[in-house]
Amino acid sequence: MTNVPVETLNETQQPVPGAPNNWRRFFSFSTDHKVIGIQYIVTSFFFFLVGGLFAMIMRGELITPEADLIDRTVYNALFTMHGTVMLFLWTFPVLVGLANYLVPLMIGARDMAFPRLNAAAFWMVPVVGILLMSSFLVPGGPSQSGWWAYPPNSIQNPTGNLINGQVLWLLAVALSGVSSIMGAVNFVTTIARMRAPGMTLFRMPAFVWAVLSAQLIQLYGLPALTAGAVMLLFDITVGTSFFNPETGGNPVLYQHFFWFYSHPAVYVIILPVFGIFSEVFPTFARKPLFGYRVVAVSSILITFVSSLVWVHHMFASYTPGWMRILFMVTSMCVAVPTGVKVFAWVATIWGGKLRLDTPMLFALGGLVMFVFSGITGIMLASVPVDIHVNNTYFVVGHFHYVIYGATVLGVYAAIYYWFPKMTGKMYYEGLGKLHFWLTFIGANLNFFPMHPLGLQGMPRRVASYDPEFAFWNVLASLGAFLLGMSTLPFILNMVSSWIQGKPAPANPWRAIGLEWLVASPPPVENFEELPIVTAPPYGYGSNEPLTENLSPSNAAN
Ligand code: HEM
Ligand SMILES: [Cu+2]
Repeated sequence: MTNVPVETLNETQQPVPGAPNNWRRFFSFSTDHKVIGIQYIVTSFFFFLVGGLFAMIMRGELITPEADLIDRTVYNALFTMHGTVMLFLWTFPVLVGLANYLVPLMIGARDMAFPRLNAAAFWMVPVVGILLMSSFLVPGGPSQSGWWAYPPNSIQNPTGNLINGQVLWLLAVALSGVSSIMGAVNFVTTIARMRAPGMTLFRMPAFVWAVLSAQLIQLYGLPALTAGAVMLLFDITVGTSFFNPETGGNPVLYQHFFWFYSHPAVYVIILPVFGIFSEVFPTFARKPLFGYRVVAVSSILITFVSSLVWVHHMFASYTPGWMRILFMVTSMCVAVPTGVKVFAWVATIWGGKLRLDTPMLFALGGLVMFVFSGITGIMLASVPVDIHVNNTYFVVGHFHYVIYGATVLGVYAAIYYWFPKMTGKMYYEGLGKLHFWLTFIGANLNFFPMHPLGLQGMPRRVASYDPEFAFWNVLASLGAFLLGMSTLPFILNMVSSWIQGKPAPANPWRAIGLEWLVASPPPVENFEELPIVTAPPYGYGSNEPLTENLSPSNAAN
């Protein structure tokens, strides 16, 4: 393993004059995709802390078997808000933010196809946040029916008020759906129409393929979720009976609406993370992405296959036997294109000259946790196992490995990797590594114990439990507090390096890709002259230049 210190790299690449460095623009209605990208990332990180705070209170409650810290209704409200905030206000927006920042640069475009639509979609996110948070102020408090909002639970309205936590929740989710559909239209159009000359489909970085695939899911799936939320809203407010069993509605129908989107939604989350892995591994192993075309096409395959598996969330909801078998088989099929990617990354790293800088550590840690979640995922796709562990902590353990292990770690990898590009400053490597180890140890300590707990039968969504479950719960809570603390070096690192970090060169990692050919931070219009692309991505070790007209600033290798 060789560590090439940043100081030995070309330092002459200073931000070009005219590069935007006025912080006030981050608080304004900007149509620059780079500003909007950072607005998304910073806003969603704020909500990550809010969702994390709820998680800390829950784990504080669960450190002892008794319900002694908060009462049960508060616990119910907290897991509902935690899940909702983490998904709709952190994971989706942070990944959209990264994609917003990177996709136009990576395909050689000056901006997104519809810059105003882009800004409008972003500004809905804080509104969604305000709607959700305001539910703490209405009588009865926030929704308590979990982020699934299954009827008949969600239809109950003990306070009798028209404006209640559940109604605010549904409005927030519907608005978030509208915002994401607007974003999806924009991404798909941008990738289809705005590529630089020579940027053929098979010259697009794997990250762009991943974003395209994820956003196609948004287009076909979100209308179902949004329609389901609006129909439920009607059931509650004006007394229609789509889902209300008391008036002849069908609650299981809601589950179909919900999971038809919410299963594929996990790929909206994980595909961009796969894309991040596919960028980070080649750079830090100094090798081309193994099987690039197969990795690219497997993203699109996942988009299709994942639309055929939603009933695996409903194995225990009166699903007939033949349907269970059908959806068990389709669910397992998703493992094929996913496994192909994992093999490709391992082959990329294999025998490479690994540089273990912070982005690489996070990507490796994320990959390890993802592989673990893949194994428990196959277990859950098997009907007999699922019937046994349905609604236990096993499920909670599985999805936190995906959503914390792979996704949060992958997002951190991306933030460190592109931080020099976005801010024109280098972050502090020591703090980055400290952050990694606290996160990796904390996440495993927090989420591994949930698997034995689930197998032993501890139900999820409970504020108290049988004392026989105490041991693993104490470990999980300690892990959670470690995770909470792990964000401190991160915040410190980001804030202090942005303000006073060392100036970053255009290409600190000697990476290959159009975004590394422009200054850090990139000028307003990204490229003075649009690049003419002449080669596929990931040409590590080859002398073929990526473009005909832009000289690689310092990618001499
Ligand atoms: C410090 C990190 C975290 C801790 C300690 C934590 C802990 C918890 C706990 C205790 C629950 C309740 C389980 C139950 O009663 O069923 C939960 C549920 C959940 N968490 Fe997390 N979590 C963390 C991070 C995340 C992240 C990053 C995400 C998503 C990006 C996430 C998504 C969810 C979801 C969707 C639920 C289900 C909520 C529901 O049942 O409606 N969590 N988490
Ligand atoms: Cu699923």
